[in-house]
Amino acid sequence: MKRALLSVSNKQGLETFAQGLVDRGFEIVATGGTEQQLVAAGIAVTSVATVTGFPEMLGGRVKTLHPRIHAGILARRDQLDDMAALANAEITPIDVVCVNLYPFAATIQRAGITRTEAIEQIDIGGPSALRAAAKNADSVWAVVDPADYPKVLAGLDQDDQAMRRELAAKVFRTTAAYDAQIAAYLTTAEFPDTYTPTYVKRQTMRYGENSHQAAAFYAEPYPDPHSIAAAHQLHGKELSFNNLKDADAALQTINEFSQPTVVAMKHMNPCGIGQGATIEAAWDKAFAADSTSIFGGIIALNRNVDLATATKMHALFLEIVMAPSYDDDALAILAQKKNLRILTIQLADHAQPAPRMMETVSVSGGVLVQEADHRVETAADLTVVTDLAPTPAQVQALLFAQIVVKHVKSNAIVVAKDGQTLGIGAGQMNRIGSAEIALTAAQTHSNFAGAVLASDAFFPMGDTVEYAAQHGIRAIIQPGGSIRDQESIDKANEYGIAMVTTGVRHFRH
Ligand code: 93A
Repeated sequence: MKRALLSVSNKQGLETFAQGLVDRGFEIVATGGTEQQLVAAGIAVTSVATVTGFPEMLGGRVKTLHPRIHAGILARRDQLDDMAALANAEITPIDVVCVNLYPFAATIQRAGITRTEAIEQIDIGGPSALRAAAKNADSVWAVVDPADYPKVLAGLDQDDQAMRRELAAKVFRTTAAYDAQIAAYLTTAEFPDTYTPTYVKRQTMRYGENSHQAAAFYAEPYPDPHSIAAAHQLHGKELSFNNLKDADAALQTINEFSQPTVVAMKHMNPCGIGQGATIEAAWDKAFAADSTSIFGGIIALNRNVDLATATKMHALFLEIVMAPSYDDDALAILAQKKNLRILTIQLADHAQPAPRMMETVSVSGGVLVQEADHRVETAADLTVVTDLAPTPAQVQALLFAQIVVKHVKSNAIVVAKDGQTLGIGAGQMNRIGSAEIALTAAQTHSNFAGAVLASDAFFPMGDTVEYAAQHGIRAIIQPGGSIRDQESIDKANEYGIAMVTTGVRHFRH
């Protein structure tokens, strides 16, 4: 009689799978909890203890770790010596190993878990049995995922060798991720000395950045609730590769603001950001900021979406709308667009310190990992470097522009006024190029007079300040720190501009 070893923590689908094995002539061997559940379902089971001649020991720490189990799995079926050794020791081969592991990652997520409790959830025997089966995949079925049970039963009928090899690879992917989670939990050294990224595959995408590029989304097993991986999709087409990147950029930007704000994102850059007394007023300003670029945009709002705001958004072609919540009638009108992706997001709690999130950027042959740029400047961080100091209203506008400029690709220049971006210059290879783009756009606005300008990095020379002054800018915020800072300060004084420095650069390459 063929033998199958069943030892599962996640007991979903267990009875049906076991019955399928029994129907195919297998004897079921199981560990304690698994056995109990099968017996309760009326399925005949041989306990592991009967096979090994040992009771489960050390409170369950040793159950399947025994030559009578492992030799039965590992014996090469085509090697006479191996098979003779089994026969001599009266060990029955095990052809199916169905194991899923102690839920370590879920355990450490629970509040108040002690180190001892966590350690007890490190599965030793389960991975060992799985790895043994996967190593011997030419003959043995290694089944780690309950979702695979129906497929495996069908594969058994066909003696499907290719499927066994696929399952073996899945086992090693699973145990590798499992060990990475344990390693991350036990690691006490501070970043950047150690970092153990662990991701699980979430979604195979239709394509990547372009239609000829294959792509998939891998997420952390328990992503931070404020992350894009934890966002919940209510409606619309599946998020694409580019959607996820843009949605993440929009989420990170909206998370900077406390008062009602709307962020419109395009191709990883904000194209319009507006703040108002209500979310509808904020939408009006974000839309008016650049009513051309918002077409096909990604919209993040930091308040409940009401009908009035939804109706205005509905009038446009948008890719994504994301907000903490929606009124029923607002959601209904947005959902009239079949493809519009509508997400709920959990916003940052500004009363709490920002969670320490890591950013990973791929380079050929590796990844770069850094802490996300959570730094936000306040009025206390500003040093007035010109003869003229900014007015309180200008300080407010400067700090708003400073938050925005952090989320714009370098070289970044943002022109803003009264909680609204008027012009955004992104991603140019020289700073004055970004200033030209931002100011050309800003000057088309009727409310431009008195606008301020933010720069993500210092001015290497005086030309950008001169250009800004000649185009109506009244106040500037920048990090400072160039060896030619004085040139920029002189230009500002010459044109009667107020300039403040922050000492903090916010590159976003
Ligand atoms: O503590 S263990 O690492 N020692 C073992 O020998 C062993 N063998 C299987 N845990 C072991 N298992 C795990 O027990 C399996 O991976 C499975 O998650 C669990 C099933 O136990 P039960 O059938 O008693 O619910």
